[in-house]
Amino acid sequence: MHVEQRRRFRSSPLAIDRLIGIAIAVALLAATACESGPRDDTEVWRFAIEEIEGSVQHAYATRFASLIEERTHGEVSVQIYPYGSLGTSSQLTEQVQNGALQLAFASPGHLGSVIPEAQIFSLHFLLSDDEAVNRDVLAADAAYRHLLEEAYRERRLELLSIVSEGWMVWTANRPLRSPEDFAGIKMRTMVSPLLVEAYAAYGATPTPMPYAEVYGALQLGMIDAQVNPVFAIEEMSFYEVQDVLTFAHHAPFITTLVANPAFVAGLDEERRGMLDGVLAEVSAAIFETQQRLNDERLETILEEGGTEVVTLGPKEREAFRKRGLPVRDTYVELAGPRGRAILDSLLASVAEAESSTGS
Ligand code: 6CS
Repeated sequence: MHVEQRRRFRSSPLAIDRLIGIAIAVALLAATACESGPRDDTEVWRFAIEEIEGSVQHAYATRFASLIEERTHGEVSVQIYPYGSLGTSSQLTEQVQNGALQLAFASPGHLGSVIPEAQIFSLHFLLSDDEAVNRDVLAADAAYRHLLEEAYRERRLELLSIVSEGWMVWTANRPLRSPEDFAGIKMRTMVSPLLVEAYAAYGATPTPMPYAEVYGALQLGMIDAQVNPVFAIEEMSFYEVQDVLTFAHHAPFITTLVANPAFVAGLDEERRGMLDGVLAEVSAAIFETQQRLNDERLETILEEGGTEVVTLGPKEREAFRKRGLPVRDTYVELAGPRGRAILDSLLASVAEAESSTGS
């Protein structure tokens, strides 16, 4: 299945058209599956992920499904839809909003036009360069979290969890050691407007596009570079058409788990408590899973040969950090006063967590 999915994504830069085309058929199949499930009274929770099988989101969803099924003694069955089954990330978000899906991952990198405030996670050099600090900050019951929950709810999405999938890494056919190295680079980004600003600030030509189109676009030279965590660079085969991985530790890849608000509101107290317990457990465990997957996949890439790895030092990172500072003002312009409050709260949470761990 894993290999077949890779082939599907490699085969055509226009794969997304096919994805859209089959979306309705699959949705109908899902409805049929509900009717013909193992037990007539089994409740089905449809959970779509933005990544293929074997990914971090897939690890999260499978663990989530097995705990929910175990703790409801089979009364609930969680049906997982890997990327490619139901459409692009933006389409999955719409399907949660309209109730066709109960749950989905909605990465802020694709959410910017829907929830401008969520683009906080598209800013560079905002979180710590210590991954453990970021894990604690993302799990904390901080003001920024409540403000984000409010912003999501206003757009008909319940924010359930904020998850780091590991450091974003730049891939290109040359090292990207300074903002000057981005000159003339057509950089694929996810579709949030702030990401365009972030890479334009380095002098690149940002090119937003859905995930499924990236491999083909790299292969055909429509783009020169892209950015993703290592596990994704491996499983989507991007490293096969790129020569260099540059680690700037500019930002982790953050995703959010969202639910349909009516679905959550319809859970009784016991089920809601059970769901919260499962979310806390899976969200805590995914940190080590993403580290393991990212480490193992880097090994795989290096074993295959032909890929150079460049890790930026403090001075090189500082040049990027400075160049990106004005993008924080753009975030506030796009996200308004609530965005300003989210930015201030997140910065304070990071500073507090860093000082308590001595990072
Ligand atoms: O680059 C993207 O579009 C995607 N990257 C990851 C690692 N997950 C989902 C997202 O859509």
